[in-house]
Amino acid sequence: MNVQARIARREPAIPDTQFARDVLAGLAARPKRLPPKYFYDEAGSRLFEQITELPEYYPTRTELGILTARAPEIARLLPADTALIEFGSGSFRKVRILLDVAPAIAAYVPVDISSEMLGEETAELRRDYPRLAVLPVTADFTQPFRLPPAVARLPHTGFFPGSTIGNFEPHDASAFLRHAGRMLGAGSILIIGIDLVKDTKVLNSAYEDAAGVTAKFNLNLLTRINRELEGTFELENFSHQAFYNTERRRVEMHLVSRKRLSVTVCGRRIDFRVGETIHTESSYKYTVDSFLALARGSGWSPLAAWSDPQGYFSVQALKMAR
Ligand code: AVJ
Repeated sequence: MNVQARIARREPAIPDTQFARDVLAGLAARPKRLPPKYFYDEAGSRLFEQITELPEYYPTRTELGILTARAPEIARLLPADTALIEFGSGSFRKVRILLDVAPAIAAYVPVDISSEMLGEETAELRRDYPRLAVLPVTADFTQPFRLPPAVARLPHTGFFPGSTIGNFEPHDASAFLRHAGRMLGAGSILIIGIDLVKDTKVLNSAYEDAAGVTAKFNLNLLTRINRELEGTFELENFSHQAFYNTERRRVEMHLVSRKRLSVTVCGRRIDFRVGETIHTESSYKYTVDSFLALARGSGWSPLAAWSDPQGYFSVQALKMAR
């Protein structure tokens, strides 16, 4: 629609943000979907931290266990004076395990979409590691971004824990690994956390916790749309749903409309049928082999891999060809 027609219909212009464009496109699509990266506003980042403490949510604690046990081995793989670049740094909890044993790390570049969290965590890390150069970058790491010039001459190491790569569709996961390889450079190392395929009951309860924290995390996306995009979602009309899709090897999260209703977002009307869902997240699970096939196909070679005794999670070290 052109500008005149829009003014005539008193339809407000779409705010010029990626969030507004992505939300309107996702809610206009069939089936409806929203990108999971928008979970992480300030409230969402806090809720995710609560999820990591839940008894049912095994990934964080399992990965922390692997990193703690293997940190010295990981540290030995890193080149001297490396800049460690973390994609989606969140609470900085995992990098501290590496920093404690890896004097080779000269600079740390946390990249995160949540600027509030990034600022707070950077201040604390600088206090705790006064000799480390901490150079935060507020960015959506799924899009190209610039590394701080101060690390241009240092060898780069990538750090991508948390199985965040599971949020990408397989094709996007491969594109991300390629893009990371180009950005980190030839000969660089990537330390990446992968959540492994496992018993469906374990997966379902990790995303459908008894305390309802994951439900709050999922619904917070609607609160954010209400606040930032003049949305009119009534949260009581939507329920959280999560299940493991065996064929596609992914946990899917949805928000299900409890009744037939309409909402507006940025002045646009969106209709829901009873039981219609918004697909808000996919969390892909890999086997060690399926992940290595993806990594090899994206230019990376396996260097080392570590797992927990139950085989729930894998931390992989990859190397980019020279
Ligand atoms: C941050 C993407 C790894 O998929 O397990 C946790 C996000 N969603 N509970 C995951 C999440 C619901 C999490 N990642």
